[in-house]
Amino acid sequence: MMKTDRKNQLRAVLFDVDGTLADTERDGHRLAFNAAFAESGLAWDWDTELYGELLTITGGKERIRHYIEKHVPDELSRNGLDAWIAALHQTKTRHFVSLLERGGIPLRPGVARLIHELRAANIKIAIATTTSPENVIALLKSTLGEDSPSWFDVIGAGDIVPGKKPAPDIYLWVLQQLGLPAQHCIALEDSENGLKAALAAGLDTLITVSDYTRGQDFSGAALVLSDLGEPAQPFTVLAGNAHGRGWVDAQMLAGLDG
Ligand code: XBP
Ligand code: MG
Repeated sequence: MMKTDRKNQLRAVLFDVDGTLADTERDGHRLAFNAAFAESGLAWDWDTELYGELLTITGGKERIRHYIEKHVPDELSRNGLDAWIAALHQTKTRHFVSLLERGGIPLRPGVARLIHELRAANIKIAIATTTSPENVIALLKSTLGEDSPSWFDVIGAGDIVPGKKPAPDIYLWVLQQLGLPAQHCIALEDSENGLKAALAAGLDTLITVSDYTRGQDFSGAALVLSDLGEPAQPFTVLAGNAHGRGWVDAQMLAGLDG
């Protein structure tokens, strides 16, 4: 059944960042964590498999703490552990931003097209992510241009809310800043944790899977796709009904079944 309350009244699209706007994890965040560990004299190395496991913990500082608890518990006795983790994470952010500034990570298929179309259609766009704000700004500038952060009506990122995904906090915060009810909005996500957060905030959610999230449980998603698709490179439907379409546009989002 079409959602009559959103049909033709799509007011805002809320984008997740990591895995949704760009494939940032394996060859981005992971490398930045490892560079920070090396710079800090730590013999820690997060290989691609281990990183896949650690990704279930959202938030870089939370991920480092989880790694310590599970793999190097002796480090728990460090004086001022929280501050030490925060400083290590700052170093990681510096490495990640520098990678982005070198043009190291492109947007996923269809992302730039959809953002331009939504702006042209006067539909608000917003960011709802657990990653640090510096990372979001650097990714947007390096891919969409210097002024692109200003295209977004709200950028919700990092520690601005107490609970990271799968808690709904960041989505609720963004909706409140937008001044819009969830039923006039759609969330775009790539992970189970992100889906849970968006659904718990009352948002219908479209999933584009990423390498690390392909096998996750996306029950409750409006649609699960390989990517947003382009006219010359249509998406593959993994779950749900795309009504024969090959790429995601504003009209399709407005008519998505909840
Ligand atoms: C992204 C995250 C982030 C990034 C790393 O999750 O969990 O922690 O992996 O960024 P989502 P920081 O896509 O669900 O928002 O190190 O800046 O936290
Ligand atoms: Mg994500």
